[in-house]
Amino acid sequence: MSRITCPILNTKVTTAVEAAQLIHDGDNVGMSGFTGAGYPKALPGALAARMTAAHEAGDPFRIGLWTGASTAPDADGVLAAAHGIATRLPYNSDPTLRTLINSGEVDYIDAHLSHSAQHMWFGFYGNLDVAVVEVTAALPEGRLVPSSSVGNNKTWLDRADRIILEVNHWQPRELEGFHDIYYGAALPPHRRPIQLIDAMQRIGEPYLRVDPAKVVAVVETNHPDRNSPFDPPGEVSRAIADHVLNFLRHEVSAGRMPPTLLPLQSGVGNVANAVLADLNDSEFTDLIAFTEVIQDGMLDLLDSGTLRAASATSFGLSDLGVQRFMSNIDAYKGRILLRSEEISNHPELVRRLGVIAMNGMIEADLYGNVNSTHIMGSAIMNGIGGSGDFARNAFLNFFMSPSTAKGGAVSSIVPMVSHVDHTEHDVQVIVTEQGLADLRGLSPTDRADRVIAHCAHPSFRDALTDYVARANATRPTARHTPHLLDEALSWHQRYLDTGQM
Ligand code: 0RQ
Repeated sequence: MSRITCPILNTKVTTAVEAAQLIHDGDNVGMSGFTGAGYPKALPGALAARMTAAHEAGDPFRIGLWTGASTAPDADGVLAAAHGIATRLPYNSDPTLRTLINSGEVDYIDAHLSHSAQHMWFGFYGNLDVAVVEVTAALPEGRLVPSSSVGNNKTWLDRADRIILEVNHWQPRELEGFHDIYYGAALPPHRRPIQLIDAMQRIGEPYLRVDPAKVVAVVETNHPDRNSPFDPPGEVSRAIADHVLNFLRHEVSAGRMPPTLLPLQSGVGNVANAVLADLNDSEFTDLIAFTEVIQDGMLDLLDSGTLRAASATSFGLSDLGVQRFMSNIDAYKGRILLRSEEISNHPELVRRLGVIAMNGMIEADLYGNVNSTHIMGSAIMNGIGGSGDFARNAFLNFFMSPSTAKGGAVSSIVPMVSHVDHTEHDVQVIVTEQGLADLRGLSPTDRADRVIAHCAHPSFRDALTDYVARANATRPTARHTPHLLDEALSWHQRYLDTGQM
């Protein structure tokens, strides 16, 4: 059955090669895609081929690439390999593109995900020339059934001068009804409160809107999302997860949160999945998620009833997770809601709903500052993503990491982080496999004692304790947050000694 029942859009069906002709050097292009789900599958490859041909002919061809978050090797990866990206925002995890960002070839604007749409409306990023958005189906009157992520698609469709749609037959047609697209946003000073009182409340409509007159091409595809493999949690991840769960129990018994907890946000990756797996084996039940990504662990929780329902902006499933979701899709309808990332990550909603935020980190310092993005202060790993949207506004936030990296050569607990994403004023609980440091209400020096005792690996504890003691002794009139600046920075030399940078 046709996925394109809009008569106007039907007349615009063409090939990816033809559609790629409509994108030019210097264009800003807003693509769909979030954690490997819902990105355009055909256009990026065709565009990359054009870019390579242009470069071989001595002509420039580079675009500004904006998305929801990360995409996949056949989107970010091919465009990076074709040296066709001049600027990129708001998030990247593609290794080829990461290398080009770190070599200085690509300008990367690492932005809070909740900011990316509104900064575009505010005019901070310039004009959006083209939107390339994957959808599941194109219905009459410009209604589009979104696909497996929503991300910034609403904004790209609203604001782009011209639009290329990809209708992906691989996406289940039954996705219709899984989305809630909010169209009530206005610019300051005319903004109104967003009337979302419950995490699963619908405040919008199930479709993206498009002006068919702006659509310059429609390309049909039949190609799977990039489904990240899912490893069963290892010993370290499980230990981190155990600490988090025990702490949640402690908070419930102290009367600071209800037995059904508060809405959960979980980052991606193995530690986050381990926390979800631990929750599944726990006494907790009837929970709610207000998060970014539905990963395999969330499906387990939904299947077992531990999780009642989940609001997010994207799927981020393994192959097996996709099969499970597709074979039981009707049972998930009404229990999974995909929203625009400006809503899934909205700071005011996160604060009002009282979200529990759980995210990974690269390193934390003794005083609670957290680095989520940079190695040695200079080389970016991925980006801040949604971690700041959630952590800064959460009821309770956790930052989690193994206590060491690089085979134990490097401590994830350092005197001073080499880059700051989350400040000591925002960070509440730091967790490693060694233990958990609850920093709420503590002075900087008490925080340092607790982080060393509970989170640092035993092989680094003495050095960190000695650092604080000497910093304290050095300047008796500056003991609020004691530091030895030269030493704090040279601590990171340990990473250089591994020879990996
Ligand atoms: O490098 O791959 O070269 O070996 O950093 O580390 O242990 O695989 O950690 O996959 O859990 O990611 C913070 C990056 C953790 C992630 C981060 C090196 C380590 C390895 C990755 P190699 P791991 P994870 C929701 C929320 C920001 C965005 C976010 C992240 C690599 O959680 O991107 O939270 N967060 N979004 O070797 C030197 C250290 C190190 C270190 C790790 N202390 N020193 N190198 N590494 N610690 C999702 C979205 O927003 C979309």
